[in-house]
Amino acid sequence: MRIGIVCYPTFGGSGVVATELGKALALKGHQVHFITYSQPARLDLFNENLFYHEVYIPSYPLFQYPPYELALASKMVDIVRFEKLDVLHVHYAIPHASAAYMAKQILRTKGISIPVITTLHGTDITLVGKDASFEPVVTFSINQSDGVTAVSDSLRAETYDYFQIEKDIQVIPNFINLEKFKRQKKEHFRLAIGPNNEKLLVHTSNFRAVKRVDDVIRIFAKVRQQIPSKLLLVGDGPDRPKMEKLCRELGICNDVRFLGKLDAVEEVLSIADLFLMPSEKESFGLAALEAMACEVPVVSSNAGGIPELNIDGVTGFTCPVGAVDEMVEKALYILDDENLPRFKANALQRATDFDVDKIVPIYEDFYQKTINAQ
Ligand code: GMT
Repeated sequence: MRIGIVCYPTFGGSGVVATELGKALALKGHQVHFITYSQPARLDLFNENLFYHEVYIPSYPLFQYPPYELALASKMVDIVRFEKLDVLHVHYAIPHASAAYMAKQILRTKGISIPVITTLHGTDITLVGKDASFEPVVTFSINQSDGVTAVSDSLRAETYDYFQIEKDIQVIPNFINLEKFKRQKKEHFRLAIGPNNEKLLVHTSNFRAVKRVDDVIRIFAKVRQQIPSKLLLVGDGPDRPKMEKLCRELGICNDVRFLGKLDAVEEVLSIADLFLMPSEKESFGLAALEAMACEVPVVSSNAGGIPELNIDGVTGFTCPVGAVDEMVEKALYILDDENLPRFKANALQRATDFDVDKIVPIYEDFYQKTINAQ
């Protein structure tokens, strides 16, 4: 197939999933065209089947807000025509699904029919999409998509709850490349961070309020009172200065490392004993899956789709949002040397359910079914 993929090119989960999907499809012989405003962060593969088309937005003094959606729609029209695409797969509803709708209508006037598939990732529904500023457009463009997928049962249910959706939404969970995300021997790295055999706790996120990074820090501060441990924080975002301040207030700066955005997060996960994800909302929790693939158990909230991934009492524990003391108790239980090996093994076992080789064929079938229905 000739597939167009539209996504956010950043480190965010939806962009990562879209990019990894495109790479996997290209390796299977499909021709994949990324259409976005900059090179996707993880598009690190050179393959004859992979193409990247940049959306250029001309500047003009009148444009207080550059009309990205229009430039994107025009680029989609151009690429679908020139590259003779079979399907357009847009990740994240806003504004990709509505831009795809416009592109589809324009192409129709030129006698070209292109099926559009929209994948819902989470915040496009649970946070931003529900806002009255976007809701009518989100509802419309989901209903106008030829195929709709969501990354968890929870997100599917929430989409039906909050929007007037007439379309069937198929759940296709996120996936992981187990060749890349696997526990690597990084003993020297572990010794450098925790020379006295401290337990290593890790959190990865975009440091937005929804991630509750303050809970991560408070959990760690209490775990640290019980057992020697260190906290590694990967990623960056608006809450980072507040979190640095909180570490100072709690007097734990020496045991917390802010590592910023990393390309090879699997190297940090390879030395971790526990992953913390206390999010307020989380449609799937890709960062937790990456940890699990590296044999790291997870203490998380029970928000959204997380319990579909992190099996309570097996791969870690899920607790109510904000239940810091309960998360501390569960973290200490897992970090006990009697329990840790079991949780690590279970985390890896669960991650294999989301192996890229199992999930990508589901997308291929979905593309084919959607194309055939045209
Ligand atoms: O979590 C974020 O803030 C980033 C966001 C995104 O759109 O990139 O992530 C969402 O999509 C990921 C990939 O499907 C999911 O793993 C995340 O759970 C989801 N985030 C939320 O629902 C908050």
